[in-house]
Amino acid sequence: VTDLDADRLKERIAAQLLTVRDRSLAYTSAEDDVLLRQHSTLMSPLVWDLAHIGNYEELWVLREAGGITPLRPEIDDIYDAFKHPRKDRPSLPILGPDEARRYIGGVRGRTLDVLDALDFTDPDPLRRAGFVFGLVIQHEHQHDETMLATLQLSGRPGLVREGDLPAARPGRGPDEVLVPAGPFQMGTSTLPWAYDNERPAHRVDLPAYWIDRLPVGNAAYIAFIEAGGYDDERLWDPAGWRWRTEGAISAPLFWSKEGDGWWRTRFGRSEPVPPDEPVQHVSWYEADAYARWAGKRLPTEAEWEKACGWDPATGRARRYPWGDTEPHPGLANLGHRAARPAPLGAFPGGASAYGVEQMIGEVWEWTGSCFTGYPGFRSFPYREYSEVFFGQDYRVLRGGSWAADPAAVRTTFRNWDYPIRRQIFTGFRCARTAAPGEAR
Ligand code: AVJ
Ligand code: FE
Repeated sequence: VTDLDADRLKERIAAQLLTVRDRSLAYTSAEDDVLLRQHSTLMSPLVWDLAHIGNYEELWVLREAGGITPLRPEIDDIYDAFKHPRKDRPSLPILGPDEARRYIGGVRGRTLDVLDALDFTDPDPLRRAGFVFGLVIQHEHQHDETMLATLQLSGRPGLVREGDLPAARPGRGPDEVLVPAGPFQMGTSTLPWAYDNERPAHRVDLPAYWIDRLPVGNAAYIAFIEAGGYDDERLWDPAGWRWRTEGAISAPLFWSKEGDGWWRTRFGRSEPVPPDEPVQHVSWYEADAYARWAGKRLPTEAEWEKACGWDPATGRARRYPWGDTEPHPGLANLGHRAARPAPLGAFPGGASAYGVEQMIGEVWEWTGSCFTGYPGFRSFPYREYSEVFFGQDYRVLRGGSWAADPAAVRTTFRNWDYPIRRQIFTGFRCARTAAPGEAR
């Protein structure tokens, strides 16, 4: 890394820090009461997320990477996500909005000093290639997305952005794409800001399968509802059937039937469900039941990643479906440019090597897989980021939603949640194993 490269990298990191902070402050610009209230027991008060972002930055950038004496060690406990489940956070002595903003601003000033002094070739794995800055930038964006989900649950208006989205082009390709049998590289050992759970790169050999070219859209999902999908026990995982019965679940979250049409609320607005948009706010159980109804199944995580990132012509893994160039508005719907998924087929230029579209942006896509460590997994920099969630409890989500930032999406990025969750911006696409005769 030459001095010039180092300066450019630092400028880029500083710009990303600024972008994400603007975003956090925009989502917490409401009146104190809105920030202090718990809008749903599934979520933290918004002001908890805000100070937690700063506390995390203090822990990792200032104390661990920068060797700086703790600024406010007495609040560490309050912002430790593992000590206090979300539902209990309103009863904590959390910082008020002004104090939280002052605290995170004070941390940020020192973060920029640590950045200034950074040597990208430092052998310390936290400092090397600026990993710790990637850690806090992605962490803050993930909490921003969580805050957006909280704001959606609150019904508060003002977050709908009328960013330009390209038009729907649903019919311009086949419904399903065949991914021939063969090995691919899953995960990464080289992307400098990848999380521990994306490492190491390893070879996975898959039989041939078909995967939907596009996410499942609202019109198709409505067909499932109207065909009685929610009332047909045979379509449901037993735990999902219990969930749907106990909760009287009969449509995606935020949907309602008015007369003979479906409506939804989106950031305080009521509007007809657009038929050509990917369905969102469905749980894993709903996605799983739909897939069975359609005669398919959810893709495994490996199937999802191969269809997204593998380039069979070069035998290399791509960083994004379309290649290694950074996301831009013509390729994917990211970064809350509009407050919704783009219509089906909107980004033909963002297709993967296999021709699968809209894998990055739009909605987090449920996969059939539980969240586990790859062969050779090593926890870094702390067990509570990934490792403690490994097992049968969580399902993997891939791709990133319209609310995800380009800094926190790539073909290898893994997200996870409980199979009953649907307040996050979740959808799915289906897959099926190819019959022997189909796999040319
Ligand atoms: C990866 C989105 C499941 O929000 O629980 C935030 C990210 N980790 N703070 C979460 C995370 C620590 C995590 N998810
Ligand atoms: Fe966190």
